[in-house]
Amino acid sequence: MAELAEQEDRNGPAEVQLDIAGMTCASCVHHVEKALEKVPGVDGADVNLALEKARVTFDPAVVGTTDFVRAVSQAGYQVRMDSVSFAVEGLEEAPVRDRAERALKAVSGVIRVKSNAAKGTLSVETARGVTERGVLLAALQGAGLSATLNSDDGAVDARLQEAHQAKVRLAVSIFFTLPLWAAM
Ligand code: 9UX
Repeated sequence: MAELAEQEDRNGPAEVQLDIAGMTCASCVHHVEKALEKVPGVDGADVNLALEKARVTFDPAVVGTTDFVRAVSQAGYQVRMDSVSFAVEGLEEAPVRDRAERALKAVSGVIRVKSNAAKGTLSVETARGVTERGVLLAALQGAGLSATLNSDDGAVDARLQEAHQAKVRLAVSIFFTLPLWAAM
């Protein structure tokens, strides 16, 4: 699924579906589409307000998910993320850390990788629905590292969810205030 979501085929266009938070009206859809289409290497963006999804077609030799996350955030919206953490053997050694971080950053949908040398853990933020944990684990193992999946970390997710809900509440309250206002 993750491999299909963002193909690493360097010879043709790729497509990725992102989870977008913060869109409350039809114009938001337009803003997000424009923001994505402005990014060099993007062929097209198709945003659905109800599903809160953006489907982006792009040239994987030129751009990737990290660029889309930045563009969406600069436009005032958020790409929903997932956070996952791994325990990696030998992570207290700098060369192991470098190797692990490089291996993970090469995986489609990976936005941020943070090592905790003292704890021997790596935390990875990925665009939601784009990268499967198994693929990340395989990337670490493929780089010759011994890694295991840690328990989930939902902190990032919760933060985004909160921001989104606050914006929806604001829009709803403005909407219900309008008739009162008109009456006055
Ligand atoms: Mo979106 Mo609509 O940021 O009035 S709420 S354009």
